[in-house]
Amino acid sequence: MTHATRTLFEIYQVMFLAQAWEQALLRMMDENLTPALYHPGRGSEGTEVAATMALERSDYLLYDHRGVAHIIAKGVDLVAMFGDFIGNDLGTTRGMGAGVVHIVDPDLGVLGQSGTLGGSQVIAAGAALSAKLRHSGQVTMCFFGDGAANRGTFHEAANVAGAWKLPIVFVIQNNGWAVSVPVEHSTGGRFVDRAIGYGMAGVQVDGADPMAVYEAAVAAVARARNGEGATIIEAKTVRMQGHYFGDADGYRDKALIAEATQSDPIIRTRAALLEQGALETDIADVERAALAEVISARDMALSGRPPGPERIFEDIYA
Ligand SMILES: Cc1ncc(C[n+]2csc(CCOP(=O)(O)OP(=O)(O)O)c2C)c(N)n1
Ligand SMILES: [Mg+2]
Repeated sequence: MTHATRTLFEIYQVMFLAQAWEQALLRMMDENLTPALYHPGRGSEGTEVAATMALERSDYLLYDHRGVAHIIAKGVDLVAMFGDFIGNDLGTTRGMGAGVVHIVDPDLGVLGQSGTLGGSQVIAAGAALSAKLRHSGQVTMCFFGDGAANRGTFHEAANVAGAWKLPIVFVIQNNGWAVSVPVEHSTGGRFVDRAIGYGMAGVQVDGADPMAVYEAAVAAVARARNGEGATIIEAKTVRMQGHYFGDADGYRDKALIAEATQSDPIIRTRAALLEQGALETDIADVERAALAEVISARDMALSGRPPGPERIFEDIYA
């Protein structure tokens, strides 16, 4: 099945929904309604939403810890996502994962992330190999940051992806920082250039330009699905807030952050839509609808119940 072409308006709708969901989550953390462990995704939405929207429902997604926009773009239920953060029976893990969250939805191909950074890279290679051996036509997309790109697991996964022409797309979100370590300190060359060494295709995109990301992802997904092999997409993004919720972010130059914030994908996309002739009233309508959807999902999720002691042996296989 070929993928329908997404419009910038549709991508904006999901980006706005994702940031509205995140704002609601952060308010819940402020109110002690959920454990406060979260890495805000403001600045990453353009990459996460646009790349994920190039996937089919049955394709695999291994998301990263930066925000949730990719998970929302893959279609995971908003109530279930809140339920996972609260740790109640409405979550995708039905209450087994609050605090360190691992949202999963096998029906949507959402295989989780890896709390140990880099673990998802090799799991993604395994998922892609399984799809290849089963001739299922599924593509695997794996997100990670500039810091995680420097783990040994990346090189293992990239090697088999190139050697075996696995149907996989590695999306490196290069936001220039791994907590307080600038990418210039951790990395010599360009991430995109690694593709050559491993026998993959490589493309570098402006992560705040969702159409550029979308077009790169559609091409990479098509290559993967046609048996032509793996791709690295290096998206330049900005981390608009601290590393985690509560991080005072004192190690970054405030002037540079303010400048980087000019690359807010949501503000840029809204302006681009208006420039292309979209009506302010139509944009405001989808924003209002997104806010209402998020609030109703939050209220519903808060009515869930924590898992009882009878479930302590669930999911234990040894
Ligand atoms: C193996 C491992 N080392 C360290 C950590 C702690 N940690 C969590 S996020 C993070 C920074 C990751 O930076 P990057 O991959 O660039 O992603 P970003 O946070 O910038 O989105 C670190 C060091 C971890 N989770 N796993
Ligand atoms: Mg980073």
